[in-house]
Amino acid sequence: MKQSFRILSLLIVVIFLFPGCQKLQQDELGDNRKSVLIDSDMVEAFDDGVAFMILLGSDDIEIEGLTTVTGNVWAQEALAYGIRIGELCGGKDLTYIGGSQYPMRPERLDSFKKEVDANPGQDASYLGALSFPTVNDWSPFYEQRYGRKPEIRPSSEDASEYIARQILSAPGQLTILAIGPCTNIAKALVSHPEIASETKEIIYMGGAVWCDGNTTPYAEMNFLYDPEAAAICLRAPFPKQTIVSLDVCNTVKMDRQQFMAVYQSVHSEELKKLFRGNYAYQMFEEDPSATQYVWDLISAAIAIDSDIISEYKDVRLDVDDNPDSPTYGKVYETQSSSRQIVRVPLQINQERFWDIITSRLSKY
Ligand SMILES: [Ca+2]
Repeated sequence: MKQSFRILSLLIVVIFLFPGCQKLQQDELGDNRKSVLIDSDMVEAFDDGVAFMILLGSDDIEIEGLTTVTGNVWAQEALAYGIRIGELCGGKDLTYIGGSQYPMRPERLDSFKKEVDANPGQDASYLGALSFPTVNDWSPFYEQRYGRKPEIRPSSEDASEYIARQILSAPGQLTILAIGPCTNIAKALVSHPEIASETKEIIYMGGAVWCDGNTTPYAEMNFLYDPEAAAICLRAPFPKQTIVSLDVCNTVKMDRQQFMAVYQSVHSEELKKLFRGNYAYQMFEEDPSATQYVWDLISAAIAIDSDIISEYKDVRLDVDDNPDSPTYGKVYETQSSSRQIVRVPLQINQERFWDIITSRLSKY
């Protein structure tokens, strides 16, 4: 007993005198969890919402926080969905922040609508948040949608300041999962350019490098929504960048059987209710032969296990950020050495991918 007490006292003195030992102790305990900060235009279920659920259900992922951005839905609406999912999936202690309501150039949304209208035949007239009434405050939206009071209160910190602070508080440790327009992250880079090199890696869902866009013939929705932000991010010297572009997203089409396997892997009736309220469930009810892309799920699965990427190219990329250009918002390959090398997955192991989704969801 006395001997144990002496050893313990010695250990406390050593840790006190050499703070670096605390980190060593942590590493020796085998804490290999990956720290991930999610920045998302959170759709309630497919696809951001399910991406958030599987990350929350991954024992080897430590989610630092969720910041939201306008894209598919309004940033404050995204915050309400994220908070509800956090409540249902064990994420009550995370930081939640409603981020940028508008792109880097506020007038961008006017031209976005014109570009989509001028390109019928792509994903029709899909305008994301612009298709729906503006949501300026998450709280009344949450109470109306869910008929209850929220258990989580979001932080009032500015989303881009929070992103920068988190990166700088753990240099080289944080993975950013950017599954919406890049506005919050680009703002963080403008205010704190030093954060790029201090980030472990960034994984985006965005862009269409060697294939057609889905919103205009050239551009994909996330990057087209805020091309200036996408350009700022892709040009920043992150040690590792991966874009989950339409080039790989187009290779994974979820059919009704796969969707039902995902839906049935969830036990929680409250979560099942979110799935049933989502467009994907309704689409498969109406048309059993339909298929659905799962963009953000691929990005989240790569954050969990990058070994699911079975084919990729590492190339220098840039984004056309000239508002007067006919290919505004397009991401393209360049030989310019001033641009960063980015990993573009082309194929994933789909069996392992679906297993990641269903195994995580089966915990709920
Ligand atoms: Ca998204």
